[in-house]
Amino acid sequence: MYFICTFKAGVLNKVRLECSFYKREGDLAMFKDPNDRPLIAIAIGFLTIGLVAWANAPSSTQPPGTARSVTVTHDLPADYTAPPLPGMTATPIPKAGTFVDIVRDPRDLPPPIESRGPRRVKVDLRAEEVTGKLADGATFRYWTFDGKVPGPFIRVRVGDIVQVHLTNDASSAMMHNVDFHAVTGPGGGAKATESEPGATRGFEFKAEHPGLFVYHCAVMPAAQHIANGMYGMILVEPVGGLPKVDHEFYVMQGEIYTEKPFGAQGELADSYEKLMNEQPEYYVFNGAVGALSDRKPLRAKVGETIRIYFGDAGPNKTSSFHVIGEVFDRAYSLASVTSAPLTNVQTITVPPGGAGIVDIKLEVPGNYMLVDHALSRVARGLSGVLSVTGPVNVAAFKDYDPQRSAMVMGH
Ligand SMILES: [Cu+2]
Repeated sequence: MYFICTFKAGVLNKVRLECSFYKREGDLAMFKDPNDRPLIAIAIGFLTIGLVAWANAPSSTQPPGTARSVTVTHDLPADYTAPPLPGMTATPIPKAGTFVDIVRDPRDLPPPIESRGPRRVKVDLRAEEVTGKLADGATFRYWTFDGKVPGPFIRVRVGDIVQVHLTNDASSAMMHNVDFHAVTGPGGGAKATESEPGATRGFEFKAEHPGLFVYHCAVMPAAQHIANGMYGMILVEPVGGLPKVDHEFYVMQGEIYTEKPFGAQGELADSYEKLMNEQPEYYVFNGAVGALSDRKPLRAKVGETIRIYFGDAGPNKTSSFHVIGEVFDRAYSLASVTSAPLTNVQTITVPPGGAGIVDIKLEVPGNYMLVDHALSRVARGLSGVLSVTGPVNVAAFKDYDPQRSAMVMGH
């Protein structure tokens, strides 16, 4: 019996001692030589420590020859500085008062490809760690692709060869990579792009599966890299593209796990404990509270058709995406564009790491709220606005007392 221990820096002033120990028939044969007393002493020492660890480990029915793990967490002095191990260092806290706009405008996506043959397409992504505005009076250290949340909307067509390069900005504290759900290949490209600060790595893949796919950083712990903002989407258009609409929008839902409770002021640090317990303080569309309501609402006019490319980055919660006061005329369930879309749908379910596409024809002016119909999340930041202007349409909707309605708070 023997075991191997490694120290891993955790968040803040914690460090984990991870021990994997093994029991294999025949392992002790190497200690059977009676003349090799030092070896026997070492063996006894290892055996004793190993037995203590074994006794403290959860019971297992695993057969000999397989590894079991135990994790021990030690509190460290407040002035302890964890060694900078790749992918596991705590987030540095920057100077207060400096932050950037990390919100991705929902109109920020490339136009439809329409008809063209397959090509080689270059995709250059940059992992950037930036301090951004999370809510009024609160900032957060985001980990991003290209400084925005979500990352760039990538648009290719089926049959394209996509050449991906990820540059991890030299100012980063962490390792980063990118895993495309549209990729058939190891880790979706995660291993091929895993980069230390200042490095660039890449790979290429053939976009063989049409659909809307999430991409995200997958450096361990991947949930932390996703929760801190490292996600986006790639649309692989089918031959001929999707039916035309007047406006397309790019919306992604995410969770943010902060040590301080929702509504706290100042620079908010991320909480690994809440992340592991799946208890986010914030839910956000496009990275921040109010991103798609006060700051960058979706805008269109009566008579127009819109499409929302909606992704759920998670990392943990399923979204019940709904637009209050609207019905999805077409809903591409689970973002499959090679299946016929559903019609006349109220709410779509979108799993973490999944997506959906919805089309709406706008018939009545007003402000329509984008929500996850798990509505408690509205109070934790999750709402957007689709603002529709144009003439009233009493054939579709007639308010008997519009003056009174104008005084009603809310949507
Ligand atoms: Cu990352």
